[in-house]
Amino acid sequence: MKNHSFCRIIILVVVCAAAGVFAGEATITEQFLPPLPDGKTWKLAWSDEFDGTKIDESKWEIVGDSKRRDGYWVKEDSYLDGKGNLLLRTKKDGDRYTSGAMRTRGKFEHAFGYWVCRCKFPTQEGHWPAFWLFTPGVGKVGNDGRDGTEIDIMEKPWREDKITQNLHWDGYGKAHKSAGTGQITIPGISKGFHTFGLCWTPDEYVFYVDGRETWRTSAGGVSQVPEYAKLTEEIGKWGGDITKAKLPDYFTVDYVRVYDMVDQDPAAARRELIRKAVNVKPAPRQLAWQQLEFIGFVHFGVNTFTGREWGTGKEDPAIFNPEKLDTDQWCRMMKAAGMKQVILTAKHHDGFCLWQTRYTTHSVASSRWRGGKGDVLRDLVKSCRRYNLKVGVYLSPADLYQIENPAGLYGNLSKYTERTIPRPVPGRPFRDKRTFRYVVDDYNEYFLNQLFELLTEYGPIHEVWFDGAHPKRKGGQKYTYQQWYAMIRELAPQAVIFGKGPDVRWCGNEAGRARAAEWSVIPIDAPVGEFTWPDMTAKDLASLGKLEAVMQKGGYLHWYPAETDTSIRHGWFWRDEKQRVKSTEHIVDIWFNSVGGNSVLLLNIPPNSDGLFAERDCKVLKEVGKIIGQTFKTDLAAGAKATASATSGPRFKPANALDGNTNTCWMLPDWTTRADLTIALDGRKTFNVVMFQEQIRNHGQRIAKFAVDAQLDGKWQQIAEGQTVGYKKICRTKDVTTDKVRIRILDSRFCPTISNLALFRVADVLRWESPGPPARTEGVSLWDTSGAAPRLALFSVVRG
Ligand code: FUL
Repeated sequence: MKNHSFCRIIILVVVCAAAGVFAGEATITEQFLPPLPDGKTWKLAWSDEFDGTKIDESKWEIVGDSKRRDGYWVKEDSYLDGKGNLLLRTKKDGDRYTSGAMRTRGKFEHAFGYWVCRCKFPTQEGHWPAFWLFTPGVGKVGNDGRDGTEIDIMEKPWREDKITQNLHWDGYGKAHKSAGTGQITIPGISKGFHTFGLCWTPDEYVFYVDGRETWRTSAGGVSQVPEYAKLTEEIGKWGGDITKAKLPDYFTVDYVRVYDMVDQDPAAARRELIRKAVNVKPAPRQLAWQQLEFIGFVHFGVNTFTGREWGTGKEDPAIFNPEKLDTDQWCRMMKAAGMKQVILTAKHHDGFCLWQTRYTTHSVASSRWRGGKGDVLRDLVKSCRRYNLKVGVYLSPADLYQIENPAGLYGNLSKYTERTIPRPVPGRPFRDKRTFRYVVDDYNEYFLNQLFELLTEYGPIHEVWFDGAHPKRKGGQKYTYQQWYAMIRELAPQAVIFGKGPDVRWCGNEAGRARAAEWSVIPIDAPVGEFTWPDMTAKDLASLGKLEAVMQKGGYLHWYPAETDTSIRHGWFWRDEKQRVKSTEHIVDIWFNSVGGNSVLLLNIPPNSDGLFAERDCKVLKEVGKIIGQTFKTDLAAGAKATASATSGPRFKPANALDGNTNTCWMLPDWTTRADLTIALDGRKTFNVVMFQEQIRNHGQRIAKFAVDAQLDGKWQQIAEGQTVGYKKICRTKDVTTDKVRIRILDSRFCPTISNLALFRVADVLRWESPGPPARTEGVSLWDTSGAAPRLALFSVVRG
């Protein structure tokens, strides 16, 4: 979301009667004010609404009588019409032509701010209206326009729909300098009222007409001195032939207002920030991805045959020979674990491609496997269809094969030229006839060609994974990410882009740990289209304090949820059967922590050199699936009745949290940041899992701190606590038997929502024995190297 949003305020214009008596009439007018950096607000510093019948001479000096160009400025030609307008009249007086002019010299002289005038133009030729700023400093030569610049916010010497905006400095003699827009055509500008504004800061001028920016400049170095406003009518040939004008003619001014950019009071600034933050919501593709919850990762390639984590790029493709490859087995196992999508390393950093690409021979085509005819991605996609799993691709930007081989494209210093993607390859036509034109070098073309293959021949693809790691660099190779994203959006609009991309963020570690406070609204310091998506590993990414710090420097807020990736094995690739495999308990713990911690779990299971998931891995996957499946089968809150400390209206009643529909929710009145939701269960129940969700789709992420209580022996006792909730929070508790549970929201942005609340009991399907003390789930003790590791109690832990 843009911080510098188009800022509009509704103001109440109180129309007063001529004698200054309140007329009891109010009209709502929409008024544009320029965008502000966070923490700033506009404050009216000076204005004249031209109410009454007499010009307020404490505000204006009425100019006259004096010669001006081909006419005269006379005082009688400046007056109020009694209907809330100033009129500057141009008339013929005997044989001379006269007009009105006013200025705030000595009465209001001011530097910076937003200066705006609402006015209606005269219709006749030979004279012209202007709204401008002036100071005697304009005459000073040297120091450019910093010591004073004539700022013409609007001049209209033409009858046509044209105006001009100009700056003049260093006097009007030899040293005179100027800058301007020339003629700006604005259809319809000659009729009716329009606003002409200048936002003047120490660094630049931004000109607006009817709230639309027309010119932005720092010409002359920007005046740093107070200036006064002028409203004038001038008579001269520039405006045409005055003798042909039907006079009198009028320049009508509704108001002149000047606003200062001031610091917002901190409480108001925070409120505005909070409003902005809760207005950032997931894109449909992000929401669909989040709802997958648990997805599989498959690292497979030449490393599987070398035992390396990172290949060299110099591997002989012949080594790739997974003779028993069975992607159906992978899918069966991932499905058994409860996964909804699979991401394959179509190309890892070594550059070896697992599909029949047209653009390199360093692929399955050069392997011994299936006589070079095999295609791992094709097999996987077919199996995924059979098992109803979505597909994602990992395409490594780092590419050692393209770095190391003499004809490699990576960092080869090739020229950026306009090229067509995909590049046609004889004998390998594409069914999808779409093409793209991009200015690219050889490696980016290669990368885009491959992306095109993956997205059009293996789709639908639901996630594209861009890793940020680089074992090696060469030739200052740059990646044209914006082109990659644009092509993905066109070819796979449903796909989220992970990592070095705008949709899904790496959680920041490979151990499977989501943060205690995992916010999906993240501050970034450049617009989404320019941001470069670094790894975000800090503990605090998006507390209000963090948001404030970035936004005050002109940052942006973006929905950027976390994906927690980890490997079932010690390492991303299969090595051998001595390699450690995480235990079922460990994976289940990771699952609870990540899926139940507002992130998606991406669990890697590397196939072995036969092309199969190894038996130990399969056992864990099946057990994990069984535990999770059984645990979440029976909602012990079914049939419960909900009541709440407050509710923001009938659409948001407490019962919505129990209706099984994640689109409906219980919501609190605005700015109610503490609240209780109590559920009376349908009888006494024993549970040890409390799960609840916010309605992020329409209301974003809000809850910052909560506790869960159970009523035991007639008294409330806290059984869990935590910070953020977001898409889903799952708290594990000790076994609790009760008929009443309460969620206490202790802190929230704007006001909390709960779309879904449920209670479960962890299935004892494996009949684990509990050794007693709470399990620490990190560390070597949880690695199952023998297949017969001691069982650990997973669920005796009280945690948020
Ligand atoms: C890392 C890569 O370098 C690893 O090899 C692996 O692919 C992991 C998922 O991402 O950054």
